[in-house]
Amino acid sequence: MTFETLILEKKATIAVITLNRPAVLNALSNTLTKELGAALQDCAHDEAIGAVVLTGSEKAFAAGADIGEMKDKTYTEAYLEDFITTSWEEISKFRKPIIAAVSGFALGGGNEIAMMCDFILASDTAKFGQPEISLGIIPGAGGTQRLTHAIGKAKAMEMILTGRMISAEEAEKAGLVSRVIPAAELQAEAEKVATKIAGFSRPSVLMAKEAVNKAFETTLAEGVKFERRLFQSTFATEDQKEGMAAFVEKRKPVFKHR
Ligand code: DAK
Repeated sequence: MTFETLILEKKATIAVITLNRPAVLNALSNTLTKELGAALQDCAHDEAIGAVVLTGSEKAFAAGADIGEMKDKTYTEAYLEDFITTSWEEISKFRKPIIAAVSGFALGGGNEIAMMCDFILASDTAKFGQPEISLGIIPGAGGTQRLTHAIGKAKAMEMILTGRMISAEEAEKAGLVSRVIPAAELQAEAEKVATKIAGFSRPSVLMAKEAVNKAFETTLAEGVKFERRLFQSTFATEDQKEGMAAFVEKRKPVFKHR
């Protein structure tokens, strides 16, 4: 599939989606968010793909929603078209693992998209921020919620009320990113991690993702019950038999995603 604002590459068991509007630091236009939704749909339906890496350029993962495109929008237009919300939700609804590989700026909607992914690997040049307040608006794609869950109220409130950007190092300390990697190694490392995940039993990978996400939606007791049911159901898969037989026979398992 070819797109105007991004590149979708398939590499054996993984897909790499590269946001590609370099002239505007990958500002998230309506076309880009729709194309991102379509690229993810393609990956969702492609049985060969077990995990996705979402990335941008060295200078910017994405510097936020496209301000030029948004600036004259009226409230009525924003409301009637449910302003870009539908295509943005494709990322958080995506069932396969998706890793954000962030270099340079991840601002506003850019940070929100990164946070919709399952985890963020950051280069040492990455900068994260929610600068909407300086434009006379507030975050609109989950920033006030996901950032607060990720790094706690004090830091999220400061970032959202002041627009202050944080470095990769500060983001890692705060728990926004899982790891910081030298810029030159980020893409290779993200693809290596995605390939590793794609090699595990897909039903188990999807269940593990679903169970971790449940922790954000429910009580501890309900979450633990949900996890237990999913755990028990893994014993209905061929991959559980293969994984455990391989361990006992001291060989590598061959998962069939069944
Ligand atoms: N939109 C459009 N163009 C942008 C842009 C953006 N967000 N960010 C950068 N650009 C363009 C610049 O205008 C410039 O274009 P030219 O002047 O060359 O034509 C080019 O990219 C290079 O940028 P700079 O010259 O500014 O580069 P610098 O290195 O000096 O500065 C910067 C980099 C990232 C600090 C700066 O560009 C900047 O502050 N950018 C804006 C960051 C920002 O405020 N982002 C938040 C946007 S608000 C919603 C979902 C989400 C959202 C809303 C609703 N719904 C679901 C309802 C999200 C809102 C936002 O993200």
